[in-house]
Amino acid sequence: MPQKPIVYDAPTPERRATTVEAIQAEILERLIYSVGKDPIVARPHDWLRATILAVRDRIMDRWMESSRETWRTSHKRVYYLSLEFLIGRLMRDAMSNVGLMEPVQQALKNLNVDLGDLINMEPDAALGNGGLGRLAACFLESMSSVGIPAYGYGIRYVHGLFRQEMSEGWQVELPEDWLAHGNPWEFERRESAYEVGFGGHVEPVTDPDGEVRQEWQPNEHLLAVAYDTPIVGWRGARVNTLRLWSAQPIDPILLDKFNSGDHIGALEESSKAEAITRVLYPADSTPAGQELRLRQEFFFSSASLQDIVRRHLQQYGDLGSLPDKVAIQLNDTHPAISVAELMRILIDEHGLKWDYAWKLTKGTFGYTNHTLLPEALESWPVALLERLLPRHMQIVYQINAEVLTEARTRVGFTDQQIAAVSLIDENGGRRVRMGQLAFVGSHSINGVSALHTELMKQTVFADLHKLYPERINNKTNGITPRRWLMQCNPSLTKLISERIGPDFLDDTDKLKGLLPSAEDPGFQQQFAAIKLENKRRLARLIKDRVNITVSPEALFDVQIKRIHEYKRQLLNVLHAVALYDDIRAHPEREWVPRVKIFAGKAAPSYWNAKLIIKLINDVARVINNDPAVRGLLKVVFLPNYNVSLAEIIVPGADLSEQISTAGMEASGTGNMKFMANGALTIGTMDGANVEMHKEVGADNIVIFGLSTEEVEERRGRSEVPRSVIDASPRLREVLDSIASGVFSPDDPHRYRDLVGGLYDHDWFMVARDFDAYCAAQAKVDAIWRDRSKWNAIAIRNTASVGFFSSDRTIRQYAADIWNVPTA
Ligand code: 26V
Repeated sequence: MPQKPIVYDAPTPERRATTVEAIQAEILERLIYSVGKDPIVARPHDWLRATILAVRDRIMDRWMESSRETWRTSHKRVYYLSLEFLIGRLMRDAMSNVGLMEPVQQALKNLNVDLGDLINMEPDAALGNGGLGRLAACFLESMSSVGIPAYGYGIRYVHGLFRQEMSEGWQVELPEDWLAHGNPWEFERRESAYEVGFGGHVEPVTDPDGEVRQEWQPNEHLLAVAYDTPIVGWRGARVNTLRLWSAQPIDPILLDKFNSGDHIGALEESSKAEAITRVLYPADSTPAGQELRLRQEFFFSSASLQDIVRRHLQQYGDLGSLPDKVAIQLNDTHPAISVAELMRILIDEHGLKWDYAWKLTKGTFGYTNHTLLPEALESWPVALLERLLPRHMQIVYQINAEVLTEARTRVGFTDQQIAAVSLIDENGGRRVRMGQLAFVGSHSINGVSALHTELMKQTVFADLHKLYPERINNKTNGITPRRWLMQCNPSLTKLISERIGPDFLDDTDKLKGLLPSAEDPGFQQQFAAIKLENKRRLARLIKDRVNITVSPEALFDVQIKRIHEYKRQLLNVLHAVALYDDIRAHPEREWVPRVKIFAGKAAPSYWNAKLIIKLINDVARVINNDPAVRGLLKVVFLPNYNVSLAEIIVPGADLSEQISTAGMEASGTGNMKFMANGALTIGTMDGANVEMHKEVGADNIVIFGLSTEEVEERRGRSEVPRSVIDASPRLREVLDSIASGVFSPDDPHRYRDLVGGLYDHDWFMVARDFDAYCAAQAKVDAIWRDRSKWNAIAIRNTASVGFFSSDRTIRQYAADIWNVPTA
């Protein structure tokens, strides 16, 4: 049946009233008719569901209008392809962005329900590991806020990042179940389903006009079904779509197989299909070598590209305008196979010539790199790609041949340089380098901080940069100020509004207006009172979760992020032990009371990271229970770190630990969240810390440690770390006590190898930076003692955070990479 063309002429009307009465009536209506519960027996989860449905209704008209507008105006669309979206809870975000917080709160109150309780009950959508996934979530919100027609494309994992529990101080991983109560935010779109193939072979076919085409005939097929979630921009500016794919068997009950008596076979096939979108890989540093991971990557890349091309053709009818109307951003290399998939679609399915297809492909893709860690740079065995994606492998070879020819003829590369830019790594088994593929298939490649961008040019992509010097650019990360200031810290937001007016809500650069207030004692008092309130709330949470009593008057020293050796939680624990020794050795001194707070997950297979968690807990147990410490030092590890926990910890932090080995943290975004909420940063000259230092000024941040160049130089030198340790009596004492089992009497050798690593190679410069770190911490103490100075610094941090809004980052992507207008 021919489809009737859709005419998107008129704007959608607003159909839902937002008065308290209307909302109250609808929550009840939803409870009874959608959830199917009598209000007198409704459970909190039922109220949550009913409330989300009522809120969602107030977004629908804008959502549809946003989409209609793009069809009407023919504006370019941006597609953000990411294997991770760490969006956290959605209800408060949505309500706050469309200005519904107060009426919904009142409506629920009239129904005897507390909005805060419901907010805390919503499960976190934890479809990501860490920074890369959270950045994707902040970007989606900012794209809606600055008015860019955009889609996020990813995977609807049935199980997000594992739930972390502690068993005698060890991390235990448990499955996460965010969909257990259903997900009222999502819409299943069965009509938007695509077939995705794997395996099989490639066959040359001769068209009637004599042209020979390659045709991929996969021997495995499954279905990608779309689930859409609305992403509301600030003040409801736009509502964009997060489209997550779920894998299903093409024939859900495999009736033929089942009827033929092969019941088990039918079930196996069906669960094999579903396995693809069952779990998120809980790794954020080492490529999971598993075939399943590659299947996930191709599955969501292929479904997304089919969807993008379908929509484009529906609106514009030809593929030549692809780069003018479509921008696809690859969030790291996880979707890099998209480059080959788009080429396949253009050439094999739409008959375009290679050169033309290649031009369109490069014009459409942009690639963001998020890490330089060699172990995190993805590559896949050629043999695996040949088996799973034979046609894509051919395309990769052809792309490679052209790039290498260009490198030889245009720039005269040496064999060594040729090997460096080749898409095929010939060392140790032939592998396809996904970073190289993403690079050559994109017109823009960006780093996520100024330093990281420079290092990209000097290291991983040095030779590709010589070949294509105009491609690498910097887009320093940002965070959405809606979630990370306005929603997580409403009291501070109110105080700022009273002081400088509400303009900063729409333009974070306006926060600069707070600078003159930094020296105002009255304002300092108000600022500090809010911090204290947030610390009280955090102290209650600590008591609740781990039964440790901490004083809100103490300095809250916080390190929350994935546990990784390069992030150096170990350095922080060593400082805790040093302080512990000092306090006991010098009870007569006036110590600044401190609470060291840690949270973060370790990849399940990352032994040292898990051991560091155990060490934190071992050290905590000893210090927290030693009467000689007199409560002057407490160490806390909060389990199950996630977005919602961060929203409580960040506003209650005094000190933000950003202490990675210089050159190893691509950017960091936690650092920006703390800065927004008035914490002082102790950090190395790494990632975005460098730019924070510039924005806030050297007097308002505590920087220590080796620089990137010094780290490089030390690694090159055959220096024995033992001599460094021997030269620092304090460090030796700390390491001796840990290695000899002072904190692990049940297993005295538990930390012998961990400490041994510092003596042996100290790859992460923990020993080399220890003294500088302790000196920096002493400086922090000195500032804390002068509370007025501390408060002034805290205020200056909030005032200087404007640059780190993800609205700024997204505007830069829009102008320099995507070529789309912003509001
Ligand atoms: C690699 C792999 C390899 C395969 C298994 C799953 C997996 C998952 C993630 C990664 C790469 C992680 C890269 C990452 O998260 N980078 C972080 O990106 C942040 C946003 O740009 C940045 O602020 C952090 O500094 C950077 O570590």
